[in-house]
Amino acid sequence: MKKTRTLAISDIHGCAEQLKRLLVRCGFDAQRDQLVLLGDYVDRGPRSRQAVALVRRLVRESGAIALQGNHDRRFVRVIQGRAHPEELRKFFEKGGAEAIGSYLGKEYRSKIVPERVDEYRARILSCCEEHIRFLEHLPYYYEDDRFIYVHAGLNPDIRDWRQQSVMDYLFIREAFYKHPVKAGKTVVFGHTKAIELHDTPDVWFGGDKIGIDGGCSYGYQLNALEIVDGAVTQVYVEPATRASPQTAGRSSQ
Ligand SMILES: [Mn+2]
Repeated sequence: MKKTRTLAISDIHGCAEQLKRLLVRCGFDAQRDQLVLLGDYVDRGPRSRQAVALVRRLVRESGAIALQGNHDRRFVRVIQGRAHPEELRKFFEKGGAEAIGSYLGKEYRSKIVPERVDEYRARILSCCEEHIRFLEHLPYYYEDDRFIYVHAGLNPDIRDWRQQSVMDYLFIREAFYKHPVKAGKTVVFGHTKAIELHDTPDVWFGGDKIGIDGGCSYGYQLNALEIVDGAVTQVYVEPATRASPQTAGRSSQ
């Protein structure tokens, strides 16, 4: 059966609960919907392990497309012991400890230190090597008739964007979003938070590109872009935190 609706979601960053709720909010139906996840499943948020497990299941059982993000790549390289000192430093600077804590469990959480990374690597490889292999082999882009989906963006200086470097796919920022790409299709991307593009975490529509990273792990939101018949029809928004419980009925004292 041909899928009639596409849903694109990016930068989950350990926000596994919000992803689950967002899929319910969209009425996600694997028979009808092509889910496209734009990468960065790990780091920063509290549940990287659960996020990767859920994404793997969506790929396996629901035909979802999951792209690789720069955080996924770095996590793989750190856990496989292939990260350069500079990458290792950035990993711990940008939320890597939260990912390790999520994989190792309660007794480790909040006491992750860079000096013990080899011990963490060994433990994660022994419990969860399949997760690492899954993240390692994710593709860098997906496209349909009207849209190109990518984690960070496309380099406008490369005549055939498919020839661009892995670093462009995963890391590019201003050189992409400040310039027309002329790829003949609209580019749907994450990586750069929408709030940095237009002062709100809502989806950014910028001519030949659409930025969907709602900054969930920073306390903003997770966005789902809905596409039907080659056109954006709707955006679903899952807040990072649920509205605080009603205080009505409490004594005003
Ligand atoms: Mn990213």
